[in-house]
Amino acid sequence: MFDFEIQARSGRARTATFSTPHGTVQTPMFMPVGTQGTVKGITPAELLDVGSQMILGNTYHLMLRPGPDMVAAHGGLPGFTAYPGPFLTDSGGFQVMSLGHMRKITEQGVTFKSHVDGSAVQLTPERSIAVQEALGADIIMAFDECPPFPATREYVKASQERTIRWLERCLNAKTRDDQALFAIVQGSVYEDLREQSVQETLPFNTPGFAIGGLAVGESKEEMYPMVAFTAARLPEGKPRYLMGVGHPEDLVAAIALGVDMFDCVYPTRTGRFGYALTDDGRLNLNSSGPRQQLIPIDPECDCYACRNYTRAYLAHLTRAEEMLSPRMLSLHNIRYLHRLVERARAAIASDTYQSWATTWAERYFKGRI
Ligand code: PRF
Ligand code: ZN
Repeated sequence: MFDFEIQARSGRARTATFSTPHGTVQTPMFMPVGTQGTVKGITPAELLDVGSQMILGNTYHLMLRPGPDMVAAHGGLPGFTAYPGPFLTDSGGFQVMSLGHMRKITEQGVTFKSHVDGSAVQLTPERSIAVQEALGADIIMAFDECPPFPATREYVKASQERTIRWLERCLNAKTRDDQALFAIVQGSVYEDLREQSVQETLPFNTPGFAIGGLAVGESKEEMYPMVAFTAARLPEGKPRYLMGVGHPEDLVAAIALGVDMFDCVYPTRTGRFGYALTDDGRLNLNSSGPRQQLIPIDPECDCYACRNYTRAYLAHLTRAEEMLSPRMLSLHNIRYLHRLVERARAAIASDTYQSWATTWAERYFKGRI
């Protein structure tokens, strides 16, 4: 279990299989986000149809509502959500910082005010692991702190050293052996702190490593070198997961740097706002152009929306605020990112990743439809 087998390499990019108790996945891989135990508006059958391999769930949200016991009463996330494949749960710290009110960080953990009922809640490494064991995902994440951007060197150093101590507590609290716990490297945009975080994280020898603390407001010129620096220092033979990324161009760039896993709300959120991802850039269904266009969003896409509907119809649904619009645009956008990583895997397998990526990026940035 949790075997990571590299099939092919192209430069620093690699394609591999990763086995979990709920199935074997192929990397590079994109995970849609199912924060509240649902990828907003999309059924499990539709997720399987568009090629989703693993779904992300959130400790923070599910702990507050409906509570870990209710999920456990269904046998964990697969039973609760009726999605039969592998899950990964995030540990909660990042969501507390981005959504919680009145948070206070101490050595013990994070105290915050619940966004559901206003009560005071404490989340510690031990509690995060207990909740993640009840949720039953195949991959669980260490309880970390993602510092805000920008943050001072002093703050980031103290924070990441605490994250290492929390990692040790997570590993001590863990009781199930059918879940893989991934460590998270922090360090914000400070190269020497990234180095320190990697060197202190590696000895724990976890079955996978995440790159955290990025895509939180810094520029791409700041983010990509940090991804390159961190990925190059992580073990070859284990999966590398870039948390909360992202946009199509970020996936293409980070795969070249040796990243294997991604998650982001982007495809579903931008779909709810009326945007569709294509190789020519992002199509705005609220703009006037698509209203007259009797072609699919993307003629090369095989999703339900592209097989059945014109841009004119989807633009009409979007303008009329019909709920089929956010559903179809989310479905298409998830399929777009899955097709993007499928094409990346094929390019790695034929050792043509760099030229494929360059050709893809030229069209994506020129298009701007
Ligand atoms: N830590 C955790 N989850 C995350 C992040 C992190 O640093 C990020 C940063 N982009 C997204 N999600 N635990
Ligand atoms: Zn489509």
